Amino acid sequence: MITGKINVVEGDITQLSVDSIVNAANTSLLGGGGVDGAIHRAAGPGLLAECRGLNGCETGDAKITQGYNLPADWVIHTVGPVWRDGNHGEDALLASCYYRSLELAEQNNIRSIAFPAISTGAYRFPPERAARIAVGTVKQVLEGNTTIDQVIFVCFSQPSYNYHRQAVEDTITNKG
Ligand code: AR6
Repeated sequence: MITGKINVVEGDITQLSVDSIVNAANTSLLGGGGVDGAIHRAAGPGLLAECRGLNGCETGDAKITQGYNLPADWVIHTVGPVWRDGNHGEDALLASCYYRSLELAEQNNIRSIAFPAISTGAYRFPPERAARIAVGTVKQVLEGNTTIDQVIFVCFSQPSYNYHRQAVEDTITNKG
């Protein structure tokens, strides 16, 4: 049963005491607004210094750093697609963000991971569609042979929370 491994909460991801939090970054990995800005502010300058050595990140890929002043031990930085019209590989690139983040977590023996709603802010991905992709991808990974035992979707608004709850209900709770 993977139901017990997935949680949806409304809140600020920078406050979470989990092994790892995911950052919705841009390809430079050098900070920005939204959740990226909040994570860098809370983590302190050590995070930016480490990010400078990573040489950026491709859309759909992920890279890992320490968490510095955050309660989380690790930050997994991923770059979501900018939404255009849905015909430019956006869905697959968004799924890849979740998949690669989970893969990096496994490689680092991370057991708990918290995700923001990647691409649904500045990058304008439709939030309900994004929530279904997020939950579907996490489900696939958790059903496989994985060391990850807790995935938390951290939503920054009530509608986002509702989309994720609904996606979990439709994709997991009612379908096993
Ligand atoms: N905790 C959890 N979720 C948050 C927080 C927070 N503290 N702050 C915002 N969100 P966005 P993107 C939500 O714009 O769309 C940055 O400038 C927010 O409400 O942060 O992937 C990067 O540098 C939304 O639901 O990321 C890139 O340039 C979600 O996080 C660009 O924005 C994602 O919104 C990436 O855009």
